[in-house]
Amino acid sequence: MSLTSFNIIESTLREGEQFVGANFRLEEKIEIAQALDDFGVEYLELTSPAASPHSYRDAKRIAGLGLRARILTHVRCNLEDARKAVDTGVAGVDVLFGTSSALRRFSHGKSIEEIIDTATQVVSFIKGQGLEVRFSSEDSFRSDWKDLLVVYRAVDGLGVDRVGIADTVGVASPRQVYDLVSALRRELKADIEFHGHNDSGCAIANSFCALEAGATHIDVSVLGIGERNGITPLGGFIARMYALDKSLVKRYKLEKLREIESLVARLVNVDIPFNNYITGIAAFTHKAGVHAKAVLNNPATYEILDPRDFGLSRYLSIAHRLTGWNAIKHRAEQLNLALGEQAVKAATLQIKQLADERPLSLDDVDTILQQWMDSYETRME
Ligand code: HCA
Ligand code: CU
Repeated sequence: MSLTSFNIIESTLREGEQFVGANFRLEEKIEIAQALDDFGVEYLELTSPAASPHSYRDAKRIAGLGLRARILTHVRCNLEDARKAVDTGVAGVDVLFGTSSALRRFSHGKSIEEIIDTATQVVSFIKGQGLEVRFSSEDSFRSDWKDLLVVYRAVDGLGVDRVGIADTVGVASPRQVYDLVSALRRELKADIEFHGHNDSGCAIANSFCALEAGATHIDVSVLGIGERNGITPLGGFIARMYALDKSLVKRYKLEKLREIESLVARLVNVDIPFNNYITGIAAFTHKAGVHAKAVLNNPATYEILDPRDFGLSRYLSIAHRLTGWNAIKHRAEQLNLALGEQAVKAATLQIKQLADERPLSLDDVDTILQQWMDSYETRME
């Protein structure tokens, strides 16, 4: 059952390097690799050593770090690139070929027979070197299913470890992913990897559906960085699996997620989005009075993720017109102000009225509560 035994292929150092703001130096790559290894991802995928001299040097260096995660590199499906990949000392090689008619016509110009021929040489070479090998078809969802099946059956017959399907342009819907992976699962012995771009916001859902249909490996990157608006984000994928059953992600050091995202965000010069899964500033912020009251009684009412599992805490926003007296009462208690229910309700009304006039801060709330306490005490005297 692959939903319960999936592998993460962390591709910040490959797909992520294709993000417009990314240009990692060796020390930075090592820092990212070590952080992700410590987090517990099963695989790290590195940029093709054929891309540039430093890409070759860096892949070799990272492959030699002795990390627990298996190190992969990613190359085009040709012998020259495959040789370079093997030379770096990685544990496995992900090879990629375009099978869509557009790629066949406008990119490499090869027929399906030629693709199978080349794939056979490359896959056999890598396997012969004793390395793990994956064969993937670029733009799988705009490829003809018949073509895909012919190619995948051929590489499956060669004993490839994994076949990959790539939603290169983010066009696939969850149901399409489910259907294609199910069809491959019925036909093939190899493990199945899914790589999904997020152009239409389906990357996480598509990855999840791939697992439901029998995929075994999911590609992610930190914050989802990659070509265009990127791929399945590590944090969002973790949130999805946690939401299904938190024991599925207990093998990862979840409390490190924020640190890893901050590291990568800094290196590629972006902010962590306010609505980011788990770590966005609003991810555990509750605002409306009804929400705040229920969360105070039992956080699970409005939280499917427990912030403490990620080393985070929740925040109740109370200084606004949607606030409620239960949340204000809680604030009074935090301030050790022994106000009765009547006073708290009156203070809440005052806060709402003031919030209609201007934006409020928590200080404003505290001041109003203190004033009520003072007048209370004056009346008692
Ligand atoms: C790219 C290639 C790729 C490869 C995915 C894979 C894609 O566009 O640079 O190897 O499975 O999205 O097709 O990232
Ligand atoms: Cu991609």
